[in-house]
Amino acid sequence: MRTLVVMPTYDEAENIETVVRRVRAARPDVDLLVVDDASPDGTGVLADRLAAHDPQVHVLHRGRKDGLGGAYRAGFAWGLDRDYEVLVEMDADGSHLPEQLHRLLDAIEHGDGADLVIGSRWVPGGAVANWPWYRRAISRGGTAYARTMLALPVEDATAGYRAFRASALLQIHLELVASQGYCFQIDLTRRAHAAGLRIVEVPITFVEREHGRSKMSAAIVREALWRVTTWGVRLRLGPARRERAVEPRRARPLGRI
Ligand SMILES: Nc1nc2c(ncn2[C@@H]2O[C@H](COP(=O)(O)OP(=O)(O)OP(=O)(O)O)[C@@H](O)[C@H]2O)c(=O)[nH]1
Ligand SMILES: [Mg+2]
Repeated sequence: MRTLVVMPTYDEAENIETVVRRVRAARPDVDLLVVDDASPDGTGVLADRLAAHDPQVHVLHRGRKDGLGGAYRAGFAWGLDRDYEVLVEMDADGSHLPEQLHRLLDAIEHGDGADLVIGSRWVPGGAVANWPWYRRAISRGGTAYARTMLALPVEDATAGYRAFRASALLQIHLELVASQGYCFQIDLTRRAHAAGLRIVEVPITFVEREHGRSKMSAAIVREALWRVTTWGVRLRLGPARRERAVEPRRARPLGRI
């Protein structure tokens, strides 16, 4: 299946070349789109240089830092316009091992064929490497809260290593997703679940970044808490409101994301 890895970057100059090389080596059949938000450290320039030497590497430049959610919406729209059948989310900081990409793609291409595959840290066989106890606690606590509030049938609701069938992205009305930070991941999970899509988790090893700085912030955690709580309350207020919590009243064309 025609597959595109979408990789958002902000100040990943120390990582971008290595990770692109690893993706290309691990899965030479897969194309890659770097979505860079005018990184001050020149990540976009490095990405352009890689793209100039490899027709399977592309770069989408955005004018300013506008969050992970916005970068993925733009990258997915780019891939859907070009008829990719599978779209993958992968961080540029080395946390998502390109060498494990085949696990996600196999779950879409073989067996019963998932609509959404989540590379999960918290299923048997999954792991995190080099995380201090408080990062584990935030991740596990965040997933537990989202699972309970939104009745999600997944062990790792905030995971950012994922593969979507293009048809699944079209079904979950990506153009209406407003979440910006890592809450974007929870938002897509709840929409996929509400749409009755087949979600499969495969174990992955998440490795803490070695170079560069994390963009995780208190604002990102606050956004996730606020949105998950609001969705959870709406879910409990009854079927009519539940529909409204996930279903758009009016769809806009993807081009206007
Ligand atoms: N284009 C774009 N990319 C972003 C933005 N914020 C983060 N990223 C990228 O998204 C990916 C994940 O961001 P990280 O900073 O690693 O955040 P995280 O993985 O949630 O946090 P850590 O686990 O601490 O690394 C990385 O490839 C970042 O460069 C943004 O505003 N725009
Ligand atoms: Mg990271």
